[in-house]
Amino acid sequence: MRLTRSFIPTLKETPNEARIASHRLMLRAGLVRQTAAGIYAWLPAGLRVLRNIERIVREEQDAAGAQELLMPTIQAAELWKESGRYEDYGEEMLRIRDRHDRDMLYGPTNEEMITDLFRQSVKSYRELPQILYHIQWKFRDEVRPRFGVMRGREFLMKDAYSFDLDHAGAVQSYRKMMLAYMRTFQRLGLKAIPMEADTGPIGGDLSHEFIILAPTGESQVYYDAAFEEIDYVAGGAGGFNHDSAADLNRFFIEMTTHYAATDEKHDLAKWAAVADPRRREGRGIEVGHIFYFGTKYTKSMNAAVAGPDGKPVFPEMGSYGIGVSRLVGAVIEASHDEAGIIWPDSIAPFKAAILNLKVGDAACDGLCESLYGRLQGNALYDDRSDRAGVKFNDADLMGHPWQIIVGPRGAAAGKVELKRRATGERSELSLDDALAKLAG
Ligand code: 5CA
Repeated sequence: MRLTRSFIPTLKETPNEARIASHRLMLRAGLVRQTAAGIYAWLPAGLRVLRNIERIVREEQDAAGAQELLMPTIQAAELWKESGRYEDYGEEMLRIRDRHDRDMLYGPTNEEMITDLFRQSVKSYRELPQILYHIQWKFRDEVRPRFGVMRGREFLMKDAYSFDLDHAGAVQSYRKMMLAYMRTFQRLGLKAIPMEADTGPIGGDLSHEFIILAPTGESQVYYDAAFEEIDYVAGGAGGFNHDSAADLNRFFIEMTTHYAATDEKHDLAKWAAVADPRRREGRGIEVGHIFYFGTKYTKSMNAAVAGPDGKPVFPEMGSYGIGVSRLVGAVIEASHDEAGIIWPDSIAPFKAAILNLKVGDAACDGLCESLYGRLQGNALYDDRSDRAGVKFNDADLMGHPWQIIVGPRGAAAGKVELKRRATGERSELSLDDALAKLAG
């Protein structure tokens, strides 16, 4: 994209309403704009990040054997009356009435709807297990929407739902999803730690939240550094395979033996047993949450299947959420400096910015055009006639992993300067070498 033709409205000033780094930087870098309290429009650069996160989330869900579908945002109240949650959910639920006076709602989550879809079609234990997911907008009328997309009212969630014949199967699905989560967060450049959690309005008796450290987190958390040393993505021996029960077992033991707890569940005696240099503590942001709740919905909504002996069985369920839009803010909280965002390569809106320091200079223009063509949509070309300082500041603010700086002296010799945003490291290279380094 050429910056002169793009809709990336960066701001020099820090907007007053933004109290945390990610919110400030998302507004300043032109990623989002608020359209109503807790409701945001995603501008082109922000949408590219959101889509990149979605892609990684989707790849890992698919790899774990979950199947994607897409349920609507608007739901009929009847389903929620069946499960008993219509009254329980309270003021967080946005209730709507249609022209025929039917009670509808904007979905805050989808346990009821997926259970309804399941019971319409699945009649036999032979069709189990199933894990279904979608990536869809949710609405929760939070009392205090704040911190930008981190606690919005409308937000994008990946929510998956598992159906198994029995408890053992459900535990297997739970572990599979947990592994998919650790892989997802690692690929997003985050160190997320699973911590035992309360189940709240979703229900059930087994639950983990996935928390990353950031100074602006909403709760105090404590964990053993052992979690940070595990490579969840690596294959081969020592790696974890979703389809191996032994691997899932070994993985779950790893996840539950090292110490990790939020404030509410913190155990001073156990914490004291963690060696001092291995202790990590700080504020935490919840980026995902998984639940096992057995037959809570299949029973209340009468979603039985025929079991192996022909008798009806209520499948055991779990649900698994990732805050896709919250992750954009969470990644920025975990990865920024005073100058701006530092995007991990995996989700950056553009891999590189091309900074033309002298627009109108034939050598600079020629080199930049050639780079821009060869980077095929992965670069943002700063072709504005602004001062170099303005371009450097904007590129640092927007956080592209690489900056390719093209000045008249270097360009005359066929050279560009390549800067790595994360380290500040710079090198002077030929165009081909710069592109090779970017590709590597
Ligand atoms: N049905 C379950 C799992 S599918 C569920 O709704 N879980 S949840 O309530 O914990 O939400 C899942 C994830 O959505 C959270 O971990 C969080 O990352 C994200 N999330 C929840 N509320 C908000 C919000 N108001 N703004 C942004 N993200 C949110």
